[in-house]
Amino acid sequence: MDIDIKSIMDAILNQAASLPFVSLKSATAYHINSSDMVRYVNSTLTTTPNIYTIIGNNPLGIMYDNHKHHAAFMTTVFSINNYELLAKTVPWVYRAYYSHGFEFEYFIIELKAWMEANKRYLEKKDSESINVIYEWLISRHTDMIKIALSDTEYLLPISENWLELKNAFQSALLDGDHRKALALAQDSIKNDLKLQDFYLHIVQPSMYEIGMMWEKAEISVAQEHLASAIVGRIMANISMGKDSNNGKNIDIGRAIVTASPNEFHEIGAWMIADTLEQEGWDVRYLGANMPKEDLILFVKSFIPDLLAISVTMPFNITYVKEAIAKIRDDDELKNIKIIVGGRVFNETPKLWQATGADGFAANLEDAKNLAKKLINTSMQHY
Ligand code: B12
Repeated sequence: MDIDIKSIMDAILNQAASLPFVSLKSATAYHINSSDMVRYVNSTLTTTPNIYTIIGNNPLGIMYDNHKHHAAFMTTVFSINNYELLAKTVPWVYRAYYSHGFEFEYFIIELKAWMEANKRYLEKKDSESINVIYEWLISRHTDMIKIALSDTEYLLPISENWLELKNAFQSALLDGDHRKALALAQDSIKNDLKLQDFYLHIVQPSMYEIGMMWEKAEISVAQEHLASAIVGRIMANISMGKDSNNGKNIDIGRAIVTASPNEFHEIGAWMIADTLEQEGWDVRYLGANMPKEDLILFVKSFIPDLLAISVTMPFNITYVKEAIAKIRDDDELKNIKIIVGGRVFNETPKLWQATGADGFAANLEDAKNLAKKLINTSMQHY
């Protein structure tokens, strides 16, 4: 990151750290009224003159999706009072929408519409405290644009040893050449590359880079979907083809691995499930977008030693927090060890603590060790 941009970002993070807290009551009021407020913001923006130019001739639905995500995201920010998350996410939103044709002016119009919606739908005290945060966002508009336009990239560092294979795999994904991608995966695993290493050093950095290319509008949504679909097909092939527990007859404990409610990113969770299984855990993997109530019913029926929940999108943290609170409230379930992980926590250290989980790990290796450590500690209590 260049020095000027770093100092702008540091200043924003400093200011964010001293923004006033929003009470739980105000955060809840925002949450409860958010469907009405989304409708209000949608209709205000739709009737703004020249709206199609402002949103780069994208379909209105893309803007409406942004408003829905905005409401869920701000609910998370207010309910955990984490403005570092806000400060780090907004430049991404600016960059992603700008590179897909939206004018930066759109954000000012949108934020003002949210302020008006807060005034109309919330009690005065709630809207006043929430609008302090919106005013701050509007005041930082020019800085957010500067950060968005800088070449800040969130890519994983990758060592020379893996680079060639990673680039070949990533190109095969982007070309839609599933046979080549599968052959690269199968060959490397046959040649003694551990499944976990293939996931961590080849698949994960490829997907992060593909995400960055989508963010900068260098590839289409379809190309990104194609790459994810190939990865899913390959993972099924290479992991199901392997003996679970690497053929060892060990039994560390029972684990449920899932993506959070409303979370459509499942590749990270799936990797965690396969890695734990290879370590000797008896795993139930539930996939993407697991509804909270059904997750709890399943936890009650399986009674795992470990529950691992993956979150990528900042706006899903609230759902995880609610699910974990429900589990902690239940006498039969409260001792289950719960770990969280996923992209959103990797970028904002300590954020995971807001979920109420017992621990967080940033990648497969750390997740494996953390799971074992937590289970050993809980055994010592018996
Ligand atoms: C593929 C993809 C999708 C696919 C997912 C398909 C699938 N089957 O999973 C689809 C198309 C569904 C999708 C949807 C969206 N996506 Co998307 N997506 C991606 C992409 C390109 C790759 C994700 C991935 O597979 N990563 C690889 C895995 C292995 O990495 P990981 O999840 O971080 O997992 C590792 C660790 O974090 C950890 N870990 C993960 N889970 C857990 C759990 C536990 C318990 C532990 C201990 C550890 C752990 O271990 C893993 C291995 O080391 C990312 C780019 C990126 N940087 O990730 C964007 C990205 C995440 N998506 C993004 C966006 C914006 C979206 C959408 C909002 C787009 C839209 N407008 O609709 C929606 C959101 C839908 C939703 N409600 O969830 C943005 C998010 C930006 C932000 N700041 O929040 C990203 C970063 C793209 C970008 N660069 O802008 N997406």
